[in-house]
Amino acid sequence: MNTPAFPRLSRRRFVTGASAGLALAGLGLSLTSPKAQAKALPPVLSGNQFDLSIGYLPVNFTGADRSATAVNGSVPAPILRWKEGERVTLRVTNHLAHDSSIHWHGMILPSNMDGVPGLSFRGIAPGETYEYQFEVNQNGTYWYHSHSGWQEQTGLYGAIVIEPKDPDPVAYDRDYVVLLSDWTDEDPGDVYAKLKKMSHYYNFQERTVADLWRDIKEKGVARTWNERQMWNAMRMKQSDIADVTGYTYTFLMNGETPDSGWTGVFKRGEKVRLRFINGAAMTLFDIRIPGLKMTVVASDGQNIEPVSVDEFRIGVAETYDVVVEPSGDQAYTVFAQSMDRSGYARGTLTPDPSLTAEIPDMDYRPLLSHGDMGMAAMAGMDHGGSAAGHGNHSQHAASGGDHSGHNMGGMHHSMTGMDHGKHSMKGMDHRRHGMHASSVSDKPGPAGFGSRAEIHHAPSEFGPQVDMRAEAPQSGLHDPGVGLRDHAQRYGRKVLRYGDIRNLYPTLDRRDPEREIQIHLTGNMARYMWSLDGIRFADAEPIRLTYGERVRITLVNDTMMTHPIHLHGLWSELETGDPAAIPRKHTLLVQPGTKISYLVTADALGRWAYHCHLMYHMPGMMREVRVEQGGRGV
Ligand SMILES: [Cu+2]
Repeated sequence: MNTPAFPRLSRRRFVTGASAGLALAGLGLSLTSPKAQAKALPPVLSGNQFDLSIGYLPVNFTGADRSATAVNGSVPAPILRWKEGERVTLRVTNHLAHDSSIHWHGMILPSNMDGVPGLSFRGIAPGETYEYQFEVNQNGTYWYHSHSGWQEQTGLYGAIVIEPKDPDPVAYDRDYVVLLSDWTDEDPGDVYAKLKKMSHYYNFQERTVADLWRDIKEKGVARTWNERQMWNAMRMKQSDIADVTGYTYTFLMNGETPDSGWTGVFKRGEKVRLRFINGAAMTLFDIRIPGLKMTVVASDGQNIEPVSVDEFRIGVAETYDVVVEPSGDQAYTVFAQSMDRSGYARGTLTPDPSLTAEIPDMDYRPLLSHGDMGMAAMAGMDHGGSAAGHGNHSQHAASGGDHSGHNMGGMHHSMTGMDHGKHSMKGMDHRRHGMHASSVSDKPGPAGFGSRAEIHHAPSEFGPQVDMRAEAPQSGLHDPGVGLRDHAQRYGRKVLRYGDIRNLYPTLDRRDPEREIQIHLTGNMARYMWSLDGIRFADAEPIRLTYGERVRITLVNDTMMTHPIHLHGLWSELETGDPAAIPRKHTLLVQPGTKISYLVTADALGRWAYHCHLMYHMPGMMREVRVEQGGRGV
């Protein structure tokens, strides 16, 4: 199915005019030659001393000139190659007009090197340089990104590849970073404002005539018409799979749009290791390479027992390494469709740059099942008076749906009789619930098997800030997730599930947890309010861990969104049923209406961020985790 490629011009064009040059000069950033910037891959920097310069970069991904946030003039930021056992020094200079920062995602390091303004350090002010220095005591695929403002949305993300000190258990002849991201021409602040005003803004079918006129004004008749046609043709009925969609996003693979595509070349007979990184702000991707089995060999940088799959979902901030063995003189499409099927990123693996492969159609658009929506168990449901809230959840007759035997059980919509308009959040005293919002139990079950604790909804979960609660959440371990559940039957694809993952090496800390903390992912979708246990970050007390303790965290997802939850500084050891080989992750997807448990050894003192990695959820759905000597409490 290979066709010779027509010569394609990259849609990335770079402004080289005097005005752009002057603007950059004013910020202390010189413009390198456009040719150098237009390279297909970000540059690779290796060694143990790095000078990274954060600045603006003129880009054009869609036909419109925009300004991105770049490192050393590159979006994505340069690939950093480190060696396990070395000490790295990274001098990061901020040439932006605003504070900036870099967080080394998944790295185990001292808390003042973690790069989170307000917790690790003060951030990097305009014109300042911050010197990061730490030992690299791990290996594998990681990434780095800004933890300031919306800079992660505007381009400040890059790959980290760490060569192991010992022989690599994974055999491969060549490796490529495959960094996925989502680009919008809009100002991310405007995206957030629109979501706050109208959570369904980017879901077309929810939109109004007024929106149509605004679109025509902003984009012209032709583009508006085409977009509407596309969305109508795809019959997008359900709206809650993703908050921000292909309506505004262009999905990128190694910084290339779907039009141009990324290209990776291999030689016949080679084993190719692909290091997938999801550096998107808001987009979960489902990845497959038609015609090739993928052997998943690492998750979040950690080696796992190889699993052969046809498809896998990568949550925002997760990384997966896969090995493929392409044969013959054939090209293959690396296809990464967004979870809501509103678009895709793509690349080509080919023995010959003149060959391309067919681009597959996107799969049917997943619809949230009644289970995901909390409508499975009719008992305990009360929709009375909910008209004001949550959009049209009445027509979920999921054609092409995704029900296959999944009854998530009893979410409770708490909108009954509530007049949201009259409840000002300012009037609410969240601190009343203070430190005791999370439920803590002292006799948790043994390590490796997850939680046996009862589901407990804290008093802080009751109020206009929370629009539903899962009453009987099921384990998310063996469910491939919304939109993937029937891919086995429908397409004959083996899809990776968390339950398939076993660590390649024995579990280091074999202790059972001393206690369990149950934390609920909560929100009010209609008002675009996100929180943990019903309490937003600004009003929350830290979660306190005692240095050295082993604790289980159970996350219960009381919302309809799939949230990637990231704990900084400490491993999240996912309990998949085998205490001897517990996989270590830094970011975990929690599916709608489900629960998931992991163990944490509090072996790093300090203040650590703990949050949903969907960028527009993060302001609310976040906590400080404080690891302290001595006394404990939550
Ligand atoms: Cu989230």
